[in-house]
Amino acid sequence: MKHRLVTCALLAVSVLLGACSNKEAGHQGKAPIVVGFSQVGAESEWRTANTNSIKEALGGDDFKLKFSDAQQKQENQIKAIRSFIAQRVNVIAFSPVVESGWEPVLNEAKAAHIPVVLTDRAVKVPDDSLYVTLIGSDFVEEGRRAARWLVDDSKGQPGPIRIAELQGTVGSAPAIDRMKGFHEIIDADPRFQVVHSQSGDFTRAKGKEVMEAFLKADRNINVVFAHNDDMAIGAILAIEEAGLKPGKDIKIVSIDGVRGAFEAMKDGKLNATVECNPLFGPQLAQLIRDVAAGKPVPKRVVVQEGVFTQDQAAAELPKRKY
Ligand code: GZL
Repeated sequence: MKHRLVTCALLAVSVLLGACSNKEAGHQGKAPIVVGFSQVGAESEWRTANTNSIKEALGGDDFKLKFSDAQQKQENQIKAIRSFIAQRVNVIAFSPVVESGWEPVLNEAKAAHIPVVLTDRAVKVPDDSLYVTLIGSDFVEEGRRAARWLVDDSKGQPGPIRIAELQGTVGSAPAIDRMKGFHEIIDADPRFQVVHSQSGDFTRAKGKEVMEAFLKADRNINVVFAHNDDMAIGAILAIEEAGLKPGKDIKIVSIDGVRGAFEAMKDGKLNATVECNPLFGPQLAQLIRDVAAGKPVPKRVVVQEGVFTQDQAAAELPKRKY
């Protein structure tokens, strides 16, 4: 009798332990993939939408997400990646705030046999085996699209067409590549002159501050090209405070396609925005599943996006997901 009681008790305990490990194991009895993610910060509407998309996609029971906000500082990202290595996560993913300075910490991740997935922005490293894949937009094409809109909008207009450029974070892939793509197109037309160009660090506050300084020095600005909508919205405030009409006295083209840009276009204060889609969380989650399973993944996954102008804003606004 006693023997039978002990057997039943052992059986009950093993069933309990099994259930508990299955629960801990997460999805379909497999252990959750532990992901260390270092995000640039919370500097713009785009970034907030990107963070929400990633947290939602990696919030299922097949992932255990360790999320870090670097407040736009590279040293904080490096610290976070080192911490993920120390915690022996399964996969490290991050959006590099700037292109350079990553080789040492990526070599540490490689030595720890932890695969690294780049999201949103690229890194400049001599050895691209230091990361498995990059999922993000084609920023050069985004810059070309902004310039093509300007060329089209300026048809028949005599030069000079004087442009003030609000650059993104200095040294970041989107700032470098958007400028490159924009110049690839406008440099072919002598009417266009970039007369001011300075970083607004992708924020509304800094974008407003830099535009105020531009206007203080020079009221003869025809166009603003902003590397993101948040800086464009800051510039709109500066232009209004200077007694000018944004979207009319000064045409404005920017990049991201966030809700604030559609509202500004609906109000006639922004002329065009080039979409930069932040909602790639689900694609990232699948990439991480494949990487964790040792499956081959493409070295580069480009996010698809379009261009939106003032006349489309009212109809598009209700459909926007970010
Ligand atoms: C682009 C992303 C940029 C956005 C900005 O993919 O890295 O950073 O354009 C954000 O809004 O701050």
